Amino acid sequence: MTKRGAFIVIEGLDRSGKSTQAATLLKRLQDAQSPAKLINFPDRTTAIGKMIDSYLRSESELDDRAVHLLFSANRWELAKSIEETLQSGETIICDRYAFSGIAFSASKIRPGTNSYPLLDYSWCRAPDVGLPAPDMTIFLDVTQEVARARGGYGEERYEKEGVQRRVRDVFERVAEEVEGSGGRWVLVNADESEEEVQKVVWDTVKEIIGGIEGPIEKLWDDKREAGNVDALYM
Ligand code: NYM
Ligand code: MG
Repeated sequence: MTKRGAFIVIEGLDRSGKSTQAATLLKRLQDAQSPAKLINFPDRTTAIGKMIDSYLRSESELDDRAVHLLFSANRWELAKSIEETLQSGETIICDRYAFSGIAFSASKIRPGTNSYPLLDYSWCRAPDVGLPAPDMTIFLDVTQEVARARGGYGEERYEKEGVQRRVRDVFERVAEEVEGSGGRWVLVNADESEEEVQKVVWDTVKEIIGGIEGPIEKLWDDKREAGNVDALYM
């Protein structure tokens, strides 16, 4: 049986070194003659991605639910191409995915209060159910102190310490849930040097870059009981 490519997602807070690590991983795979491709979400090049980009730069305002759905739609518009790439035997390294979608939206607070969520966790998760599921998610865990020492955040929406702290909390819940549903979530200490993190990431992915034998799973696609499905169409 021919193997398909592995779907590897890299997640983390802003300033965790995700994009650098993803690019290095791509280069190492290519150097090892292993076909691989790097993608990232949000993909700002599509029509939907351009709306997201404008929102993130605060050039436009959007309802919190509307923008959440745009982030998800941006993944759905690429879902087919992700599947085709994996089936063709190419590995995908993906810089952010649905987990960022939940973490950033579900950590939003109600205006004028100190408490969250503004959007319910399960509501945030729902639009991404059924997307191609990663074979492995590497979470680059950076502390606030190290993020600050790396020169702090940029100018985009969400790039603030308070926001990042809440996002980190939601990511913990996401991690538990991914593991609970049989997914692989690997926590990597991203406070370490770039080289050290590279080493850990490489050791972690080594086993799956040769390809995967099983089918591409669907994200959080809890099988309904047959009875429920019947009831649905009665
Ligand atoms: N982000 C990213 C979301 O709020 N929801 C999502 O679904 C995704 C994929 O976009 N601060 C946020 C997280 C980031 C911002 O991403 C831009 P990046 O990788 O920092 O360019
Ligand atoms: Mg960023």
